[in-house]
Amino acid sequence: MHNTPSSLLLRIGICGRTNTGKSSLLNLITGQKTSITSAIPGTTTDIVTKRMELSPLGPVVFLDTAGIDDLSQLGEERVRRTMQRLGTIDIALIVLEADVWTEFEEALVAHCRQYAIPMVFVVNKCDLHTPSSLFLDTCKHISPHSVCCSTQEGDREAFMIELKHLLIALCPDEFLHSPPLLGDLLSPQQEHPLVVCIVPIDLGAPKGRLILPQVQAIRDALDCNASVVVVKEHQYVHFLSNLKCPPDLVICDSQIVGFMVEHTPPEIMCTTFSILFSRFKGDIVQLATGAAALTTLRAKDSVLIAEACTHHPSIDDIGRVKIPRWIATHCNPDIAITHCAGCDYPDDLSRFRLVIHCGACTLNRREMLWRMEQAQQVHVPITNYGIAISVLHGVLERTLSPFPRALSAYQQARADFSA
Ligand SMILES: Nc1nc2c(ncn2[C@@H]2O[C@H](COP(=O)(O)OP(=O)(O)OP(=O)(O)O)[C@@H](O)[C@H]2O)c(=O)[nH]1
Ligand SMILES: [Mg+2]
Repeated sequence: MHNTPSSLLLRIGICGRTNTGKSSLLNLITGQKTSITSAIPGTTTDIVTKRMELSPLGPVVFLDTAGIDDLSQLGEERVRRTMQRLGTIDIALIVLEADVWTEFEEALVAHCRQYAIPMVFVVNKCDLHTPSSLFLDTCKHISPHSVCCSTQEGDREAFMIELKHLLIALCPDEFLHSPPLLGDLLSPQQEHPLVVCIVPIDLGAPKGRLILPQVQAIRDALDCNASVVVVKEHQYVHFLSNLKCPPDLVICDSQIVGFMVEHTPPEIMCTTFSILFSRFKGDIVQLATGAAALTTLRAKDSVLIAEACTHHPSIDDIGRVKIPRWIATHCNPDIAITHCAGCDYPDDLSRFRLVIHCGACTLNRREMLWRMEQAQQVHVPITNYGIAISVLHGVLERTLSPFPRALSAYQQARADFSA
């Protein structure tokens, strides 16, 4: 987090009148006494910044500002500085007291509108005063995003869940930009990189085309000036043995991951399309950590297999047939499997021991991160098809080796489970 240049951090400003509880809010969010608070208005004078890792958004920075209603001579300068800094934020948390709306709130709203900064109203001190529905409706009219809280007596966990939901929804797109699909795995020193894709054309393959993750991987490799060869698994060994130089990267469909690992010399980097997507659409470290739960499944445990798109399952469907079969063979034959597809992703995941999500090629990153967050909120491990299939075939250490952070998170999680 500390290595991230500050220009790349999501900047969240906490603003409002003096004494509304801005600093107390920052302390609630960080779970620490980050900012000094007191009953005396004007406690915060200089802006307090606090960096924080806010999963699944990544590193963010909060700015606790001075109250904008400080009309003393020094106060004027503070207000000027606060307003200046508020022009640089990505999201504003405007802290209000229930049923109090003044010219200062008006000024903040006008400022946010001027700079097109999304606003969240945080109605604080609800332990002292419950906001009227008229007040809440008025707030909603200005910005649909508001949350009621008490920084003193509120439930931090519940508040953080609500806040994260709002931040994911309001966060500008560039902060959710996907990491590269595969380009960074190819060495910049290699002038003519070669990527080999092993694509089984079986009954499950759609007629007349490749599937989206394969197409995107090929396109990304071409964008990185790599040559790409696509082979069926039957041609792979012959093709590899005839190459003058080894390929820089081999990618296969997860279903044949055991075959790829068996026939690819250890010095050649190899992974699966779905593992590439676990990083591209989600958080590969969290998904790798979640996969460790597969090694601890016991009879009667419930596992959710979640698909992003609705499709008619084939007789050997990966999510409906193959993964359940591999779980029964390699984990326990008595695991209760539930499936969901499309927007049927359950709101409450707490009854599951593990969620195995598809590669999410039809979801945007925001949606996938939110699904992961829903699992994390109830402490349910989540992984994706590619990582799970590699675990079930005993080859994850190989296919995750291009991503050392994810690999060590997986190994750590396994060690934690067995401790
Ligand atoms: N009862 C109650 N008191 C609160 C709450 N939040 C903050 N306070 C109190 O309100 C006072 C002001 O809190 P601060 O967090 O210092 O407020 P601030 O907005 O940062 O104030 P300035 O820095 O002066 O602008 C303190 O006495 C807090 O203990 C709350 O949710 N409930
Ligand atoms: Mg303060």
